Amino acid sequence: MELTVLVNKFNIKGRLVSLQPFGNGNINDTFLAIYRNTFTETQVILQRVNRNVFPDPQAIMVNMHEVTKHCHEKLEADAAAGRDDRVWQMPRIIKAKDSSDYVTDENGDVWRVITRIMSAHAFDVAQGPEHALECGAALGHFHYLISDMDPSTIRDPLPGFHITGGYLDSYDKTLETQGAKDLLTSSMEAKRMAKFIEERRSLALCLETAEKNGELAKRMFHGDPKVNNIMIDDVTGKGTAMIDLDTVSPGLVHVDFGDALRSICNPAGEEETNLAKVVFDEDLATAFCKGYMREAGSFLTDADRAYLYDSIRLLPFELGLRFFQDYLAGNVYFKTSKPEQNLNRARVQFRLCESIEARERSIRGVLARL
Ligand code: GN1
Ligand code: MG
Repeated sequence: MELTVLVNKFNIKGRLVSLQPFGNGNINDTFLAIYRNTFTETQVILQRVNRNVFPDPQAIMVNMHEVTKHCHEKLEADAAAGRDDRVWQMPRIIKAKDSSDYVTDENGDVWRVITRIMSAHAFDVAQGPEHALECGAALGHFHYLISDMDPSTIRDPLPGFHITGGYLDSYDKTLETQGAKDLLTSSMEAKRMAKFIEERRSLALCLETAEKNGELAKRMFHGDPKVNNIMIDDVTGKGTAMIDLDTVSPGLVHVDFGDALRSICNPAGEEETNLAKVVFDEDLATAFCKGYMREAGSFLTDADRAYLYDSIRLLPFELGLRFFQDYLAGNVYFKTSKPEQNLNRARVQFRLCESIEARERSIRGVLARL
C-alpha cells in the first residue's frame, strides 16, 4: 500500500500536503505527515511498528491505549487543579477512520498515527546542564504519571527486554555461529569487545539479583528514556513530554535511570567514532539527578538509592552487549546504514562504561548528596 493511501486511512482533518521520514529511531519507521485546510495545519506522526523487534505489535497498541488513557486523565486533573509549573504533554493516538487504534497493511505490518508535540524538540545529545536537568524532570514526572497504573493492564511488549542475563545468554548462543566466529577472527576491535564482556560477566546480574532477593521491586518504567525521546519546549526550554511509549511496562526504575544517564551524560553521542571524545560527564549527571529527584525523589527508598550507581554502570554495558551481539548476528535488530555501525556503537557504550568505572567514587559522591 502506498504510504499516502495508508496515512489517509486515519481520521485527520484537511488534505495531506507533506509526508517525510522523521527522527532518528533505531527500531520503528517514522514519518511526519502535514495536513492543511483553509484555516489551519495539523502535523502528525505516522509509524510502522517493527515486527522484527516487537513480536506482538497489536499488544504494543493495546499498551499505548492504556498508558495514554491513564496519563491523559491524570495530566488533565493536575492541570485543572493548578498543580503543575508547566503544561506537561503526552502524544495521543489518532484513530483510523474505522475507529481502531491502528491499521494493518497487506504485509501484516501495524501502522499507527499519533499527535506530534508541537513547538518542542528532542536532541540527540545533551545541550548542557539546563537541558540535562529538564530531561531529569521529564523522566521523574513521567515516573510519577505511570506510578499508579495497574500493571495487569499491560501486556509484555518485548519479552526479555532489559534482562541483562538474557542478553548474555543470547550473546553466548551467537558466539557459537560461524558468522560470529568469522567476524571475531577478522577484527581486533571485535576481539577487544569480547574481552571487555568476559571481564564484566559478574556485573551483568546486579539488578536482577537485587530484585530476586527482594531488595528492589518492579514498578512501571518507560524502558527507553534516551535523550532523543525527551521533548523540550522550544519556548520555555523546559521538559514537556516523554515520547516513544512502546516499552512502558512493569520493570525496575533503575533501568530508566541508568539508561537516561548513559545517554545524557555522553555528549559525544551514540555514533561517535573517536573514542577519545566519549567521556561520562558528571556535571550533566548532577544536573539530570537534580531534575529527576525534584519530580520523583520521594518514590525512592534507601534500597533504591543503594543501587543507583550500579544502574549507571550497568546500562551502557547492557546496551554495548546488545549492539555487539547484533553486530555478530548480522545486524538484525537495530537499524544500520553501515555493516560496522553496531560494532562502533558497542565500542562507544563500553568506553562510556569504563569512564563510569574510573569515576566511581565521584559519581557515588554525587548520588549520596541527592
Ligand atoms: C532503541 O527506538 P529507539 O531508537 O528509541 C532501543 C533502546 C536502545 C536505543 C539505543 C525497543 O531505541 O533499548 O537503548 O535504541 N529500543 C528497543 O539507541 O530495543
Ligand atoms: Mg524506541
